Amino acid sequence: MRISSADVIVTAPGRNYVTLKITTEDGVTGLGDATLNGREMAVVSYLRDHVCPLLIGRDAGRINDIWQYLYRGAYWRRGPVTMTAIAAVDCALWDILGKETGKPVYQLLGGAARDGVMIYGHASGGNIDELLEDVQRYRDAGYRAIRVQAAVPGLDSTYGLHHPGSGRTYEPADAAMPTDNVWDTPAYLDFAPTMMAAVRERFGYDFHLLHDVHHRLSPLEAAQLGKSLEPYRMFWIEDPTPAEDQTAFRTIRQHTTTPIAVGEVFNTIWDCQHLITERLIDYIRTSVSHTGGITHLRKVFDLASLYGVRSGSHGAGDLSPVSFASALHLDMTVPNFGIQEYMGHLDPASEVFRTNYEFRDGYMHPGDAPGLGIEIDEEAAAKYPYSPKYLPVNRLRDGAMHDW
Ligand code: EZ4
Ligand code: CO
Repeated sequence: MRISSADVIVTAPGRNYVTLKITTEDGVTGLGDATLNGREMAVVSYLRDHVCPLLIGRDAGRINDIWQYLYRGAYWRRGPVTMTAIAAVDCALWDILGKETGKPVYQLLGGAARDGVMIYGHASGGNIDELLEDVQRYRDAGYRAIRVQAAVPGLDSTYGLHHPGSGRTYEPADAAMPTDNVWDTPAYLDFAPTMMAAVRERFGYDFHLLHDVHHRLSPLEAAQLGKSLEPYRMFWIEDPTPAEDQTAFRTIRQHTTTPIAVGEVFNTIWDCQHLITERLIDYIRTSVSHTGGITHLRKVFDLASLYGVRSGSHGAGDLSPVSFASALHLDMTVPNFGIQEYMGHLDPASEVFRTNYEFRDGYMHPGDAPGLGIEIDEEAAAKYPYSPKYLPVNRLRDGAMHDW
């Protein structure tokens, strides 16, 4: 089955998404998500100008060879743009293999290791009362795991909150130029344990409680946070420090038993090699669409399994339904699966992307349609044109740039 075309579809049903569609000579199509939030057109160019032309005429079944060809063959390695583009190709080829053989991708990966994929939802609030109402909503919907975020008192904005009262999914890429946020670490460190105490006091301990720190602390501050949250038995704290410094996690580890999850900005196994082999983290959160696809993420999870580190893949709304479906197929098969993030997608996305995954009783199932079980409606996609949208940037009170 030779590849006859590779096309990039850019659409913005609720937010910008980039999708790669590979077609074979027999007319079988496969989809891969190529969305890189706030840098979408860089991946579009990388694919259209430098990857798609290389795919034409290749055997679509040689997934491993094509992966190596695009990774080693580029000479320039790693990086979010490159690895998102490779991921899109990889997922699209798995989709094609599934459709050709009539099997869902999770079967091709060796079959299910579990009945369903535990997901966590995102509860948030402008204050603790609003947060508690939102947690109730997720409890009522049957979620077994909930991430909680609330506005830090005294700050005009806090990451991770969906628009109050609108019922909309959280969407941080909110403006044509990056919004300026202001951050105050002491205010946050004071507030975080109060928030967790309120949640556990109201709802008890029979569900998993998660929290995202979003790269904002120093190692010692993160250690303090972890310690202060120990009584609330967190499932994890996520991205406590900017994670390009892998050795920073040793400090956090030495001081707290609160589990640590990292990886949404990583794009290869090399970014987490020491975190995993030195057992500095508990969950690796790399995503299928930013880490070279199913083929590469499977290697990351296999390495992690040797060191007792579990998976916890990123699943924000800026990863398209194609990415989420790909993640679910892999999640079904990895022995060391931990949890899968699920933020959901804004309403118009369901007009463009037809999905097969199903939520039941706290678990998501990818469905048994051949391939990834996902289709794109290109006519609907054309109704939602791209416009530039950026994530916010973050400054300290003195105006200095900080990590967002
Ligand atoms: O800010 O996906 O855990 N989820 C997150 C996300 C990220 C966005 C960045 O594009 O931290 O909301
Ligand atoms: Co995060």
